[in-house]
Amino acid sequence: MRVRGMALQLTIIGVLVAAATASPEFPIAKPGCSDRCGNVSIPYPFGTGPGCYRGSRFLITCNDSFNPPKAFLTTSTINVTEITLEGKLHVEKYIAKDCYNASGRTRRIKPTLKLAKFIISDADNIFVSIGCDTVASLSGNLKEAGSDETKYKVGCMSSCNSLKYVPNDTCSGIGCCQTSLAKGVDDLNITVTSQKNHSGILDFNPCSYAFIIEEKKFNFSRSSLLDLENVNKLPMVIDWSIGNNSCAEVKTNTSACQGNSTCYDPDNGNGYLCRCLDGYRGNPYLPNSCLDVHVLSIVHRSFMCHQR
Ligand SMILES: *[C@@H]1O[C@H](CO)[C@@H](O)[C@H](O)[C@H]1NC(C)=O
Ligand SMILES: *[C@@H]1O[C@H](CO)[C@@H](O)[C@H](O)[C@H]1NC(C)=O
Ligand SMILES: *[C@@H]1O[C@H](CO)[C@@H](O)[C@H](O)[C@H]1NC(C)=O
Ligand SMILES: *[C@@H]1O[C@H](CO)[C@@H](O)[C@H](O)[C@H]1NC(C)=O
Ligand SMILES: *[C@@H]1O[C@H](CO)[C@@H](O)[C@H](O)[C@H]1NC(C)=O
Ligand SMILES: *[C@@H]1O[C@H](CO)[C@@H](O)[C@H](O)[C@H]1NC(C)=O
Ligand SMILES: *[C@@H]1O[C@H](CO)[C@@H](O)[C@H](O)[C@H]1NC(C)=O
Ligand SMILES: *[C@@H]1O[C@H](CO)[C@@H](O)[C@H](O)[C@H]1NC(C)=O
Ligand SMILES: *[C@@H]1O[C@H](CO)[C@@H](O)[C@H](O)[C@H]1NC(C)=O
Ligand SMILES: *[C@@H]1O[C@H](CO)[C@@H](O)[C@H](O)[C@H]1NC(C)=O
Ligand SMILES: CC(=O)N[C@H]1CO[C@H](CO)[C@@H](O)[C@@H]1O
Repeated sequence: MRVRGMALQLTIIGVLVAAATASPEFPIAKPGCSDRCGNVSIPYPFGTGPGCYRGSRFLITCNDSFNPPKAFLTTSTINVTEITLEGKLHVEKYIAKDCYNASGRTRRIKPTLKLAKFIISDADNIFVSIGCDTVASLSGNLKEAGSDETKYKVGCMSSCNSLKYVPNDTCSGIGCCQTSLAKGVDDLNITVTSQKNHSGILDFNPCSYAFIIEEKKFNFSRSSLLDLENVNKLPMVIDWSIGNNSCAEVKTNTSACQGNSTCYDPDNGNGYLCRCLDGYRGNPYLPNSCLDVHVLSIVHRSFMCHQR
């Protein structure tokens, strides 16, 4: 009788603690590690503190001097806005600009991006240049499985002398040019220049712009020719994976993916990813995390009853 009463008491304490912290359905970080930075959830293999992430490529620097704190990829200036367990990293990245006024060039920004371990998502992003006196290029390194890196370059050029001919809502080649990305790009430089210093068009287009952007979040309108002057960063998607070797190559290694999970190869780049088996949910990169959804839903429902 006494033992039973104690067990009941412990259960209630457990439920109260879980409800008070409003934790997600399952733990996403290693025990004792922070699972968020400001507004951003940080699931393992990513982490912010020593012992909390899997190798230096998965370090997230959480800067508390912002309110809310902001997350950056490793020690770079790349803001992280979302990390998914399906191998996607949503970030914000500086755009390239070349700006003029009647006296000449006022500002030029040539961003470089060196990921080395991760790959720019070809499925989610496009390369865009905007301007009416604009020559833009992207030069990158392609990382192909089992071979050395090779260089690749793609460009866009647009010229127009009146806003009248720029379609307002489509990136048509007049004032805006877009192209898809190659697979396997891990290192790139974007440059953008003008041929005539934007003379004659300064009133509606003082700058040329070029950037990689998440296709879903890209909207072009005539006002972009002017408004992007005040935009510094735009959203982009990076593909992440574990290690350099595919599932077949790590197959002999039983610890590649955790229990109740399975290994799969990413569509882009080297390495492998893990996924909980059908009917299981959790973080497949943490031990004993992928649990039967029925078990999880019973736990979840009992929270609800106690909270009412
Ligand atoms: C949190 O992030 C989302 C999208 O990433 C954004 O819409 C929202 O405004 C952010 N909230 C705060 C408090 O920053
Ligand atoms: C946090 O951000 C501030 C302002 O941008 C910067 O001065 C500081 O060095 C950053 N701290 C870290 C640890 O990166
Ligand atoms: C990205 O980081 C910069 C500081 O480098 C900050 O000013 C800006 O608000 C951040 N953007 C987001 C979406 O967190
Ligand atoms: C152009 O910009 C520079 C500084 O960026 C400024 O000194 C100069 O006066 C500007 N010229 C005109 C004609 O506005
Ligand atoms: C553009 O401006 C630069 C100075 O910023 C000047 O040296 C150059 O001659 C100008 N070119 C044209 C075509 O006006
Ligand atoms: C980008 O530019 C830097 C120097 O500015 C150079 O070292 C690097 O090789 C370039 N990367 C690519 C992919 O062209
Ligand atoms: C262009 O489209 C934007 C919205 O996409 C709209 O706000 C703006 O009024 C339009 N401008 C013209 C000149 O049609
Ligand atoms: C991946 O390969 C590079 C060299 O190709 C090596 O330096 C690095 O240690 C490897 N990383 C892992 C996690 O095996
Ligand atoms: C097997 O996996 C463990 C843990 O991830 C790692 O330390 C070890 O190097 C791997 N061995 C091989 C042969 O890949
Ligand atoms: C696999 O899932 C079952 C049912 O949820 C659970 O009891 C078991 O501990 C899990 N195994 C591992 C290694 O996580
Ligand atoms: C690239 C671009 O012009 N993006 C804009 C899309 O629209 C939102 C708001 O409507 C702007 O904030 C972006 O800059």
